[in-house]
Amino acid sequence: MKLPYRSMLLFCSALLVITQVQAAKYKEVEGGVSNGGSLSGSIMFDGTPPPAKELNVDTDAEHCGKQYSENLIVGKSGGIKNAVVSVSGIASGKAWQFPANFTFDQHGCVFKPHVMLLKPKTGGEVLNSDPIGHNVHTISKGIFNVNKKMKANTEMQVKKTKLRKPGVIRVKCDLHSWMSAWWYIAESPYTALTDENGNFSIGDIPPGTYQLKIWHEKLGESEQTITIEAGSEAKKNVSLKL
Ligand SMILES: [Cu+2]
Repeated sequence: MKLPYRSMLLFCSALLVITQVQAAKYKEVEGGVSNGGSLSGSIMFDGTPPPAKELNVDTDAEHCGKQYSENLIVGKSGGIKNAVVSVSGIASGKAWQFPANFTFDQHGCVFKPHVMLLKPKTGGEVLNSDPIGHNVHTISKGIFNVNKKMKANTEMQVKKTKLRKPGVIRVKCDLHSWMSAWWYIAESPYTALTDENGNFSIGDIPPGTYQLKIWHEKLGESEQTITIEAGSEAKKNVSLKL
């Protein structure tokens, strides 16, 4: 009895892996999406936003100065910056119009940008523009985990084969506890990062009903159902609270 059960377990595991790999593969439709709809809106903070927290600068203070948390940035209009909005479950559609390469800097003891939205298989360079050393330490569930010291004014290349799966990568510096950033690898080009007013816009969406997913480093993940009609311009504002 033992063998068939184990075989079945192995088969199911293999199937699960195959399904996950397939789900990650997005296909660009030749000629683009002809009858797509668009979705735009704002991710808003519900309530009075707390002031940016001053962080404990306990190392290299003479160079790093005062530092404030960037884990919740709310604009004057109440919009939340750096939320990732995605229309999920679209297997094929428009071409990716994401940058081919990225530049991620360590400048003034801050990672820049704080949240970086990428398509899978994007390569780029990590810079240290500071006159002091830093440490790039990435933490992810099997995407790209690196822990590398970077001396003053140096750079490190990240090959595009390293960032091949969608998901979230946290970046920290082990020398400066306050330094924090996120790399978000999108599942499809139907993904956007909100601007300083919390606005986003996603175009050429094939008509259909989807889950609209929102990720924010501090406010977590949420989702809701949206319907996109052919040739229409849908609006959606979403409020998030602490
Ligand atoms: Cu550092």
